[in-house]
Amino acid sequence: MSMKKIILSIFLMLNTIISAQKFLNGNFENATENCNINMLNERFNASMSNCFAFGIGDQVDILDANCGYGSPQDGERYIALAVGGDEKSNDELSIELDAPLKPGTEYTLSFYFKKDGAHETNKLQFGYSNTKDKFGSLIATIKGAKSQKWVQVKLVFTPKIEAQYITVRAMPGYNGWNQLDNFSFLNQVPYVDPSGQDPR
Ligand SMILES: [Ca+2]
Ligand SMILES: [Ca+2]
Repeated sequence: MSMKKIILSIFLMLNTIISAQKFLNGNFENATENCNINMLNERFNASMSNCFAFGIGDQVDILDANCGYGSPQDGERYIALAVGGDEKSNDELSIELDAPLKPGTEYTLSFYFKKDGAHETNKLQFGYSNTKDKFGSLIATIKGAKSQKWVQVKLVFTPKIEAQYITVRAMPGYNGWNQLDNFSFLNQVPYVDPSGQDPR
């Protein structure tokens, strides 16, 4: 490999690493309250930095190890989203990134979820949005957590627009509750063309 190609490869690798977006508070650690069940959106938003609850359910929870629902997957806090007893009113949340997602770039979203033994779980939808109070474009619909232990989920997607927020919502249909923690983007593997011909 020529020096020029080596330098190009290093540049592409650095560019990929530098351009990877980060969640500003995807681990839900930067908050002023602990163990607070069924918070009004206004109160949750005042407590939890860089997150914005906007669902009509109006009852997102901040949980910790002393709450009686188990330990966080990481750090000291996690959150939970529900659909209320009317089977319609759901929790929705946007989580802010440090920079907008780039259209046409592939991302792998990672997070962990689990269920409580006494509650069913709802299907969950994930999206990307350029406004904090709108769900935006759908990434995936997945089944609710089945395990009472934390399970990692990875969702691969390519946004079509610049988006500053990842969004999550519990899908209406019946009463249920999912616990969530530690949202991140997994490191993208730098593309290095073995032939040295592809300059992307
Ligand atoms: Ca956490
Ligand atoms: Ca709740």
